[in-house]
Amino acid sequence: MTLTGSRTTRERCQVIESESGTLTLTGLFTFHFSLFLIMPLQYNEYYNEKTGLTIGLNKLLFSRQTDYQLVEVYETDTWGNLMTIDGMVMLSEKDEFVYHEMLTHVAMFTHPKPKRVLIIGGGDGGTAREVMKHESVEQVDMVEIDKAVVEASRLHFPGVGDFDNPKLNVLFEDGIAFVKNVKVPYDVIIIDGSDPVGPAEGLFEKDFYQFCIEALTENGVLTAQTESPWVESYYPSMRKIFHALEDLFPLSGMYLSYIPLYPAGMWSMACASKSFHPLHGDVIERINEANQILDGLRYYNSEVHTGSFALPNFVKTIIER
Ligand code: SPD
Repeated sequence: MTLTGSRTTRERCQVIESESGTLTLTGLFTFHFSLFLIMPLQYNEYYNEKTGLTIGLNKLLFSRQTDYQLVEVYETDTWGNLMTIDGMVMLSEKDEFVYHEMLTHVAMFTHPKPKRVLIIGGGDGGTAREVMKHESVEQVDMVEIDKAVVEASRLHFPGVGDFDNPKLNVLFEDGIAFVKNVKVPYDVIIIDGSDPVGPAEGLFEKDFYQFCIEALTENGVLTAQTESPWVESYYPSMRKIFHALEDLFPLSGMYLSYIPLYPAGMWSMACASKSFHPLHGDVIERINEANQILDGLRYYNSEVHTGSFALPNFVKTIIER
């Protein structure tokens, strides 16, 4: 059986229900059967017509259609628990460290002493967890539009969020509206949103980044997730965001990481800075001296930081003007 990204919760549940029940054969025997036992369930995220990503599932753990989106959690056969939003993979227990370490530490080490950090989205708590590994941090405001994401993470991703850390302030609001009204600026802003459909669409617009630059301190640094360079339907959004950052910030660029459960595996992120260059020697020195943080990381280190900004030619072409 196959669960596709385009099915509604009800349809998915119906499919699951239809696979366990009672079968009667013309009054001779009655068999109880559960196709879960003999037929693998699969989650498919199609990113190009019939091409996509397949993940083996054991069972559905959480499903809620909220005012914003469909939030689901599955137990998978290989990747631990998996969260999807509107049929798109957000995180799995097994590979989330790549995304969260890369989205967070590139910004946090580029800034010499980040104290106030704003996360837009990030309701699963993984980005906040990484941010709070930096001792200089005094306050983290995480603005998540959908309570269900935090609830699902608290219930089914116990190792991801550090929600009870006193430095973390979780606000259930629209991140775009929040950024427009920031009174005390932040040293770092991290955009940990979903894909550019539904409530996250505005996170790829120039107006939003205009407000972000105003919401940053004079040495402020921003990172954002910016989709896969292998998925052409994302190119317009990628161009929009990188051109906006180039217009607004003195320094900006793309960097890459490898996240197996995101479409095509290669994933891009943006780094924009008001003054500090992410590849400056001081940044690399800061990373190399941060043994306490680095010891606990599984993907990010100073070589990865530097190397992640090296872009293949076809990737450069996507965002060239
Ligand atoms: N298609 C994946 C887009 C990534 C969105 N963010 C994931 C949230 C993890 N904190």
